[in-house]
Amino acid sequence: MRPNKLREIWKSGKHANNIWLSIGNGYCAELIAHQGWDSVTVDMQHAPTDFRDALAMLSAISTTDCVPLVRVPWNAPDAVMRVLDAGAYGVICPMIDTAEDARAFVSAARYAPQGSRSVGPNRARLYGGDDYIARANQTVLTIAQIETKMALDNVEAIAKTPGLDMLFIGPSDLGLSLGTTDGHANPMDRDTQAAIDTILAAAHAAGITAGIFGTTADFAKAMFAKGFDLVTVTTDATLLGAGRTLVEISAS
Ligand code: 3PY
Ligand code: MG
Repeated sequence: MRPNKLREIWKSGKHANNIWLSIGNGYCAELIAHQGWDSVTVDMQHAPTDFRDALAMLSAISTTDCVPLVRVPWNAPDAVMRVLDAGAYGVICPMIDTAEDARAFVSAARYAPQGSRSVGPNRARLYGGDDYIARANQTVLTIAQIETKMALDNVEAIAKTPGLDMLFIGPSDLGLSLGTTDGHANPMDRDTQAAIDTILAAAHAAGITAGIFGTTADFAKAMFAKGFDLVTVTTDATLLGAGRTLVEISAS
């Protein structure tokens, strides 16, 4: 089976970068994947990306060695199984609040005996290889988003979930839930940072990786410096938004 490059990067002691795809288009995904990122995330929670869009994006990304992750809309087993069958090499699940949520998520992503994933890896076998079913449990990544006060309160139990690979912080929801920000994507205030530190420490204490979303280079640098294993540096829409600066400097 095609190895998961993210696992190899972490095994060699390095961190990995990620970019978020929120435009929902195959050509855009291909352009971004060719830029040299370690991994990309196809967002199906907040982006206007339906399953057919995601499939086209995954095909486009696989013209490169960029690792394709997909964020599903919610913790629903059918959503998790479908994106894995379409060739996602990792699933990010939003709003994991309890160890029970985490167990249900991991079960949907793992074949028996570890979980309850149903067999039908149509495009996944093309992307991963003929031995996909035998090796998928050790290869694809299960990534739980920690982004509420309840999740923070339960973070140590969530981190110990068997088969879970990463705690991934959603800073906007986390700050809003804690009442420390108004939903800021790159929060540097003391209280949100303290929560971020707690989640990072819980992941590493449990022997799993830690990731975080952000949209600016400065935030990403600060998060890599803390020791995060995966940082979403920016999004396709943010990159496109840079056009605004060009208008400003060239305005008559
Ligand atoms: C958040 O910041 O809440 C996220 O889910 C990142 O996309
Ligand atoms: Mg969120």
